[in-house]
Amino acid sequence: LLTILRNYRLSGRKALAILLDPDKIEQNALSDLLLRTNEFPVDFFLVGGSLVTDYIHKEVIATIREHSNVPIVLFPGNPLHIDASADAILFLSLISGRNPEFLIGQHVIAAPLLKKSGLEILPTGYMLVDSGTQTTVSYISGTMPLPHDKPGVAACTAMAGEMLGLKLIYLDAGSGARWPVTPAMINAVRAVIDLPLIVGGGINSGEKAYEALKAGADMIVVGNGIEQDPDLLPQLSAVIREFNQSVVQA
Ligand code: 1GP
Repeated sequence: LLTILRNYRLSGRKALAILLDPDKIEQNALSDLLLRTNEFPVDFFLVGGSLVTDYIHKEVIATIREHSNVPIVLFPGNPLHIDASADAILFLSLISGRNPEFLIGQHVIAAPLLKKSGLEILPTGYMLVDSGTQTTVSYISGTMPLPHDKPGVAACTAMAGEMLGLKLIYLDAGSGARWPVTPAMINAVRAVIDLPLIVGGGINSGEKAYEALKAGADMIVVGNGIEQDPDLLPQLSAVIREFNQSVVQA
């Protein structure tokens, strides 16, 4: 999957990932959504959330597999969320924060489990950006997000992540963010790294998706927006298609 993501970066093509939070999604809604992705394709499913109380990852993953061949990537909040029935895992180091537990601590606990799991490991510099409200991930991780109006700080953080050998950068305003990451910040990060750039949090319209992709995101992640309005999927699909058609034509 890392190769696929690098190819997006190199070719200028754009990707869409849907985040499925096992705690929020209902089985019927999930099946309906999965059927719709046959018509409006997505590139990845992310499964996870910072606080999962039901531990139904396995059921959610099995349902996705029943309806779809799209790769499934875990987006874990802690090592309890590891599930070998997925394809890959975002091995997140919370580089916007200064909490050693989420920079390296949880990773030490997870490493032997991951080694045995057979999951593809995607080492990811995870950067949480202030979104006008305290998000669950900020609270749970006990970290202060990056100020949303300081693109320069984000750029330096992403650069450091790349220099440390991380393979992806994920700029996240957090689930249900009031403001998505600003185009200025996406642009500043894009300009200083060669890694694939993932952007998510608060992208709940075609316009916001367009802005994030235009500013330099290689892949956008959408969770709440699609949960609340399944009709957002065709809009997102159209935005991605528009970008990718222009790449093919170029
Ligand atoms: C959160 O980036 C993801 O970590 C998706 O956020 O649910 O706001 O789309 P939303």
